[in-house]
Amino acid sequence: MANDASAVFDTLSPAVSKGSPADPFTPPADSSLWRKNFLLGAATASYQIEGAVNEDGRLPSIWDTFSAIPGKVLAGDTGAVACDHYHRWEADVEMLASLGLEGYRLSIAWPRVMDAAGAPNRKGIDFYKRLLNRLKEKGITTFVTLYHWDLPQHLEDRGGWLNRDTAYRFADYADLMSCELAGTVDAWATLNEPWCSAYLGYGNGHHAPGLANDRFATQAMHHLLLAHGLAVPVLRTNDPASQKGIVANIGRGTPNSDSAADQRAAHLFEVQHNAWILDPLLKGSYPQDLFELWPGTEPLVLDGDMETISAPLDFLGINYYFRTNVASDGAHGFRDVPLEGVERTQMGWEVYPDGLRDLLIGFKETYHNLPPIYITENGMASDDEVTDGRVDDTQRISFLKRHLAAVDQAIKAGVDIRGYFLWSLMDNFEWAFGYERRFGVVHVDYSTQKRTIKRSAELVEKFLQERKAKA
Ligand code: IFM
Repeated sequence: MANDASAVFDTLSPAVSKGSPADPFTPPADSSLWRKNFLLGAATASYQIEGAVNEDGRLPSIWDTFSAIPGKVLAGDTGAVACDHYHRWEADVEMLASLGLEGYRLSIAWPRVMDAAGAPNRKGIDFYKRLLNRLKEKGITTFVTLYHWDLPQHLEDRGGWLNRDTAYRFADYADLMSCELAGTVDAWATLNEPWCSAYLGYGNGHHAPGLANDRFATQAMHHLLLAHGLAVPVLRTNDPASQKGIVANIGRGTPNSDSAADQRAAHLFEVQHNAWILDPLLKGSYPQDLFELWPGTEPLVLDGDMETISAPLDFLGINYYFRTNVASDGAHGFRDVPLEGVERTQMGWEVYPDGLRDLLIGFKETYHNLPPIYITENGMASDDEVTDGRVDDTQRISFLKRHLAAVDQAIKAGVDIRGYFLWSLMDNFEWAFGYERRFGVVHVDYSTQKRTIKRSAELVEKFLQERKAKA
């Protein structure tokens, strides 16, 4: 494809590695990112930053349980303290505002705001009220995710996402939060990355609750999507002025060779990662190829479920990180064939901005450019250290520039993309990888909780200032 986003790095990297004073981030003058209505923000999630897991009546979540099991999380880390954001939220909001970021995507911890009988926990709710009110005072656009993986443990004890009833409990939770927070939320996302909840949580057991069965994964996915579909009309009733959507992680699968078998493998990879979620939401049906990949795993679907799941959305949140190169496994599926000599992040994920552009353009064709898209997460982990009070995260600066160039290319190809959130505002608890992997544009010293603005954040701030000055 023309306009290869990686080419930006080729011209950029020598200057970056020699420490040139030239600005390695600011987008070119013709970039759509200069449009002042293109929202640029940062994202976090409750369990990854809040800590205070036993305070003010918060109940245990599946991640408290899971991370306490030896061997489940690197170095035995847990979210018990995390970035201590529950106590430091005022300073964190100041920091966000001082960086000039225009949007903030956060999530609510379900176990903090509702008890096991479904009654509100006033102290937990008040925390989010204070936080959202302050963000609004600062003029920051608020995107609130209702479920970013911290399911109350008492619901998991009754089957979690394998139990259809959890979808109805989620609608109750959405009802409570949208009644309480209406007017302070610009956009509600029901779920973050249902693929991760269903597949990593119930399909391969790498995430909480740690179950491993393909049939469980498809049933959990169905109940997650049903929960989303039940919540959307509730949110519309209680908070009509806000946007309603969902956030999906998507992955690019590329074939290892031109053989028909490898082409099919790459197609199946994208069915399993993308169409599994987007087809039911946007077409009202599951992709049949999924059940070719996993024979006999069709979920139990009741009459009317698919209509509920495919209710119209105001936006779709897209999270993108990397691509996977695949070959046929010789049977019905695919196997990873990691490419040699490619650029990778601290996670081992390949840096591949063209994948974001190509997927976005592909979705425009497949789903008729509806609904509008926000890139709700994009970023990378690196082993950042503070030296003389500074963090020079050169690879992240280049990563962000190249991915934003890919977004610009997709916009120019006609994809309706309205904004972009950096993952993440600050280093945090990276699930099964604990605190070792640093995704933030702000460094966190976990022994002191000191925040240090990384150079990437400084450059984003500089760009936003320039954009504001031109407006
Ligand atoms: O940290 C996670 C986030 O919680 C969900 N999306 C991917 C990020 C990086 O792994």
